[in-house]
Amino acid sequence: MDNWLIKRAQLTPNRLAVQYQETKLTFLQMKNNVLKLASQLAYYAKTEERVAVITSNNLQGYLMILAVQQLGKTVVLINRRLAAREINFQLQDAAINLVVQDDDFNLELEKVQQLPFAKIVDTSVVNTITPVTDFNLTGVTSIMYTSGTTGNPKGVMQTFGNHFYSAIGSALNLGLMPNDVWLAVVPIFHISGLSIMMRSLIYGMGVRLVEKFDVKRINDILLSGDVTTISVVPMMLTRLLAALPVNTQYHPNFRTMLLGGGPTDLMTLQKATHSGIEVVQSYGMTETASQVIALDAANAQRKIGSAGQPLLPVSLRIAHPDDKQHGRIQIKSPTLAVGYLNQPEKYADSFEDGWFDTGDMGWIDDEGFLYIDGREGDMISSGGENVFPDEIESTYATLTEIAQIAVVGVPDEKWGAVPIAFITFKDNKYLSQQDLRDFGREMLAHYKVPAKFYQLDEFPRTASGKVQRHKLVDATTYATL
Ligand code: S0N
Ligand code: AMP
Ligand code: MG
Ligand code: MG
Repeated sequence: MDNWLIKRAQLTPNRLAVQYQETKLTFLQMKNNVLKLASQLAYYAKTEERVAVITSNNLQGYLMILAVQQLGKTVVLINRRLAAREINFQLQDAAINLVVQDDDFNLELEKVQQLPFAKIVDTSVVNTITPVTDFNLTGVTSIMYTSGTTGNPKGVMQTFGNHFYSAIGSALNLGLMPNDVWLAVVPIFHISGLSIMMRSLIYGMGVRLVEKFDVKRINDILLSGDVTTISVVPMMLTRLLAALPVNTQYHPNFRTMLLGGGPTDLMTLQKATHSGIEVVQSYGMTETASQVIALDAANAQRKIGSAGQPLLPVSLRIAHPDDKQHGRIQIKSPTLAVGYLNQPEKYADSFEDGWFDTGDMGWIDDEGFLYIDGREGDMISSGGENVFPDEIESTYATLTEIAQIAVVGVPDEKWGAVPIAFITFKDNKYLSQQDLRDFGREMLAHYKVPAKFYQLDEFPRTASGKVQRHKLVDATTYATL
């Protein structure tokens, strides 16, 4: 396929491509800016096959991701909230030499050159680069890391074809209007955000890029009529609703709120309905290059609580159903990533008879609508970020004072759920809440650090000696903090 950015600058040069704060760029302007940036970046990234980008949702990072793409290199997107140790793992796994980063990103990373955006923008270049002519549908253009119940995070390799079919599947469900502008407050380092950027290039659609999830500000934008669509995780919807004045409705231009990334409670969905907000529930993951299952407007009310039906390019089945037809959610789709970087066996293991096993559980009603039961294992969804107890436990288990640790999720008003920890110390050893917290904040993204640490004399166990995790939550009543 022709290079999407170049093609867009020809087809719809004067349409809005991106707005960030007061800056608005048309597709032609964005192309010129991105190509200039690509020329500057090329001065540093000569032989690199991959470049890592560390950015929050700001214009410089947005253009930088596109610049890497124009050079025909793969962009490795790093979650800005991770700890240095976590980022170092990903950079080494992806064999990264060069990291381009937000000017205010201040972690020092190992064995890589770190270039702030400002330094690249200040580089004077004599030769402009020639952008790649084609976006090869089978070529890997983005890598983002996803964690699992056990083991290290895996680099998910997404191709241009993945993004293309994802964008088409979404448009065939949500529709596409010439005046569409999609508000991106979900991070562009996650597929929730990157997929908005790719849809923009494919559709010729404007993006309103917002850096901070400031509830009042997001509500103001939705009330203004400046945007037609927004992607949110459940906690964002809950907070937007709570801050929306009574009897206030979003602007009629605003037509779709795409909700995904984690479980939503029915009450929030009903509240949204009462506020006249058209919420489109969806289900997807990094490996599926965003939503693969979604509700449609016509069924949003009738099937409230369902994640919807498979999008046109997607096939869905429930494998290994129990007698109530609940089983494993499996997918076939041209949006399925082509692999985990360096771990082909691990990716192959995720397939059963050619179907990708998502690791999530659910059931399909007699009209073909999917309902999600949850994920196997103990994953916690905190504000749309996945948190895996095993990772937190193994990090803390390296402390010599700790005999045993178990982490579970508990409901949280602000984040939906947060991890809490239960600890037994070795004889005569002790660490304070502060020590434990400080250690976690050094080693882990802050959202993974247990909100509380409960000290136990003993763990509740089965007769065979296995820790009874479900009994731990009750232990908050008698354990000491
Ligand atoms: C909710 C967000 C925006 C909160 O961030 P905020 O308010 O900007 O916080 P900060 O200023 O950065 O930090 C303030 C303090 O809060 C802590 N903190 C931040 N985030 C969390 C969190 N999630 N849980 C707990 N604590 C958090 C910080 O650590 C800080 O504290 P201190 O100072 O102590 O460090 C942010 O969390 C966010 O962006 N969440 C959403 C992430 C997301 O997009 N997840 C989805 C991933 N899944 C997918 O992409 C697949 C599904 C998908 O594609 C999709 C999803 C949704 C909608 C559409 C789609 C689609 O299919 O297109
Ligand atoms: P990620 O690994 O960040 O790509 O997140 C994908 C995971 O988020 C999925 O495997 C699910 O466990 C969860 N998820 C996404 N959408 C939904 C949804 N609608 N309901 C429940 N869980 C969801
Ligand atoms: Mg995952
Ligand atoms: Mg921040």
